[in-house]
Amino acid sequence: MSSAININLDIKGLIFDLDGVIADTAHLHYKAWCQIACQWKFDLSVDQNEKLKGVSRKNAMQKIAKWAGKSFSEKELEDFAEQKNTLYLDYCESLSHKDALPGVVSFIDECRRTGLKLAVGSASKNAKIILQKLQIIDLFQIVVDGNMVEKSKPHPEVFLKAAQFLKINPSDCVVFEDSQAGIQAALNAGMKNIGIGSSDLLNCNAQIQSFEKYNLKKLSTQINN
Ligand code: B16
Ligand code: MG
Repeated sequence: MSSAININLDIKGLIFDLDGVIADTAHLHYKAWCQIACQWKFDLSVDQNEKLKGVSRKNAMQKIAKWAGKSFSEKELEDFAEQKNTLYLDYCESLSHKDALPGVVSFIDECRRTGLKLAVGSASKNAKIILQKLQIIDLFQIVVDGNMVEKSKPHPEVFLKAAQFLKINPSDCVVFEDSQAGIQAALNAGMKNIGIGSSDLLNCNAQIQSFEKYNLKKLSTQINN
């Protein structure tokens, strides 16, 4: 039995974002968006890309067109978004188990051993494909992805659906997120949240660079303070 069972953890479920939390796919989204923007002679900056994290493909496409000063019909935007997705999926083709971010699978294993309920809550319509490539889809009771929600983060729909499926109250969940939109979505859902990565994230309960050397004991300290 895991020693973590002795930890006073006042939660029942954990919800993981995918891109930037479980897998380092954020730079692949960026690379694909840059190729679309390049067709319009527009340089998508790293700062602008930060604002696309956690945002649905459609909303991201609209934002980039606006920043580029372009005006397209709905159909044209849809076509560009599809082109971007084809590029993105090509880049994801070679993903495998080793592309899970450092420490995240060990942390998930520890959570499973303690009986915590686990979900993925991602804006990505490709979430299940990516999790299958990483060979970790079976570690989660539910994957709520971009195909299952109508409203994009910061709307709480994706996380509330995950909690509903897990049959736990939102206040008993902790969300792990790398985007400001996702942190806000967790707050809007009434959930605690831990920011992941080195971007400046506001209003999270705590932020960690990565899951390396992270465990439930550390989580309990962060959310019980
Ligand atoms: P797709 P997450 C989000 O995933 C990404 O952060 C965001 O950059 C992307 O635009 C969005 O998924 C949609 O992805 O085009 O694959 O449907 O961070 O919520 O896991
Ligand atoms: Mg993310």
